[in-house]
Amino acid sequence: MAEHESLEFGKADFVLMDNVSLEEFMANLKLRFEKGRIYTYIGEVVVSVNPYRAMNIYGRDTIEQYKGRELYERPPHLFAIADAAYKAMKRRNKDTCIVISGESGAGKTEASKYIMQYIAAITNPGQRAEVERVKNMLLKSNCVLEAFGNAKTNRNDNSSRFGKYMDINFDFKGDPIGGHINNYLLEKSRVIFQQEGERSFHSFYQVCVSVYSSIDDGVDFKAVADAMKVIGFTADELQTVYKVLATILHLGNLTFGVDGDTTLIENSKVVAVIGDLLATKEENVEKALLYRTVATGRDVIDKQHTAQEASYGRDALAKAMYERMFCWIVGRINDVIEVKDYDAKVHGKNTVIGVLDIYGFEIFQNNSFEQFCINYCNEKLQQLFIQLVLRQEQEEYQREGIPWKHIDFFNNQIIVDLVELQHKGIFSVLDEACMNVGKVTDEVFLQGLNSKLANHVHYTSRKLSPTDKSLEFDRDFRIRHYAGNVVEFNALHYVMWPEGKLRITEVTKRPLTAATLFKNSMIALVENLACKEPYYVRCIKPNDVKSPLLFEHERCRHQVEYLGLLENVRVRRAGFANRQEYPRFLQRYKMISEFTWPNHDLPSEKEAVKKLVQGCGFEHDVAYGKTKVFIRTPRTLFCLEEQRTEMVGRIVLFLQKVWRGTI
Ligand code: AD9
Ligand code: MG
Repeated sequence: MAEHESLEFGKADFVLMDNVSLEEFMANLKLRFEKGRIYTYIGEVVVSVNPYRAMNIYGRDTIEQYKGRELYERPPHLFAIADAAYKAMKRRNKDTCIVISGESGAGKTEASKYIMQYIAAITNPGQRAEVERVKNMLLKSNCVLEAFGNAKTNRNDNSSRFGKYMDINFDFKGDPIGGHINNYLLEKSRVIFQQEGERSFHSFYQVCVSVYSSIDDGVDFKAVADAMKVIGFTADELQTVYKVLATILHLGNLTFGVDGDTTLIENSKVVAVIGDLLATKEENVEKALLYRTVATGRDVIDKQHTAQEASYGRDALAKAMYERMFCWIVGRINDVIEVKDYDAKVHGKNTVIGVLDIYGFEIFQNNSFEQFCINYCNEKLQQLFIQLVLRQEQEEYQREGIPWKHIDFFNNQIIVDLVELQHKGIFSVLDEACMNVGKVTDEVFLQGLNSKLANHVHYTSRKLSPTDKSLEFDRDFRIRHYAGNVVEFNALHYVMWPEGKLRITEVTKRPLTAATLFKNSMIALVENLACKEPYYVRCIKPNDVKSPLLFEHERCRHQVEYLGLLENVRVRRAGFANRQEYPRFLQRYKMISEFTWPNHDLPSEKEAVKKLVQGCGFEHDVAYGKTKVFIRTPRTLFCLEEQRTEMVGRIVLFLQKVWRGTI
């Protein structure tokens, strides 16, 4: 229970609701939003509502109020969760992670930045220069990644178009000594196409310094260039980045035409500029754009593109260049921030806090491969949440023999399987389609899906949908996601060409497809998160017009539902705030009871804990499992901690007197 807040601001923890109902949940969320209380707990999960205005709650004074405090001692805040993750890491030597989820514009990236700022502010009390340097790099990397990976969309002026997971490494003192960034699936199609009202990545406007935009690109350009210099990009490297951006912009201006049988580039001056930028001859650029190399039997020949093929090729080149540049930038940042073997030896024990800021569900008019991957990623993260927070909790009570009322929640494993299962999942069918490049059409691919997935309750295609006869073409399929949304995906296989350096003359194994690469990266991410102690921030977007005043009930209700927040409250209420194995509990608190200090004569540690708890008067708030004691409310834990601190103080004083010989 968070303290220091009066009820006029609503309940600081949803666990304290009188009745657990959606109505009451929504009423509390709305009241708190209107009173400027944007954070609320569900136990240790932070629910955050985007305020869409500057809040005076992130300054140095606020940081001081949260530093080293327990979660329930202060009003709900991101800082409290950051502190909890930090303390768990430091005190118990645990790797922890903070998973931030929510839809586009809900406030994930802002939250991740505040969390990082907090961690930077509370560490390195000794002001070690090396640690300060690392902190500076970690913070500066945000600015660079946002310039190249974020864009203005209709939902968010600064929308992250890639997923980001950042590890921060700490030494035995708890100071940051390095980090590592993993990036996931940049939305590279944005380089060549944007929906109405949207923009490409910020970086393009920054190099052009467009004076008409609402975003101050000129100022950002300087900030990004400075940040890159601080991180260690050389002047040459910066120049190269600008040249790649300029090349991509010029590629966008190229047009193709035909003259008889010949395909040609209509604006050859642009080719000259591109040649200059890439430091290659004009004819090389031309050849690359107008021809492809094909192997026919033993021969390798150059075959001319049609004008349409040439434009596809131009677009593919632009996208690939941007994506590779982005990955190179991430790699360069990692080179600088990564903990080197040498450092690790010097610093000794090395623990990690991971921060995950990843794209939320996306449903557009046209949903392509990228939305498919993004939504699959959200299914995976929901699965992790279910496993870690909901299922594990229930299973532990059962294991420990604690009476437990089963809570029903929708397990989305079935949808995860639909996408990723070997041989039967959508990714597998896509991969098979890619093996037959050149022969497979969207229709054939969809038939493949239909034959394998026709009976799946979360899958339909137009052909299979009895209600939708409006469209002649059978080119889409639909997935019913756990969020309750039916998302219609355009057939995907043309974006699935294997990536990588396939030399046409080589007889080589096919490289993995983009889909398989993404699936593997998601499975690795989830495995990585699952072995850390997780903390959750669940972000809610209150309206679609970026208003600080508007709490759109229906909009928010939907998010509360699909984030599973009510189930989360139910599990939490049915459950216990804290649990500890008997020996551990006893060791920590034995000094507060005459029955257990300095030693007990009871038949078991469990009996000793019972005696201690009885003596303290917490009997009503505690349950005894087979191996652990379960404490229902955080308040009890808080009192135990207070008594312990007091007793430890007294014992230390006593010992000092003994040593000085005054006793
Ligand atoms: V996306 O999936 O990357 O499109 P996010 O990351 O969830 O999305 P973001 O953090 O970028 O959303 O927040 C969107 C905008 O909301 C920000 O640019 C701010 O203008 C606004 N925002 C979000 N959180 C806060 C906050 N704590 N205080 C003030 C905020 N404004
Ligand atoms: Mg974001």
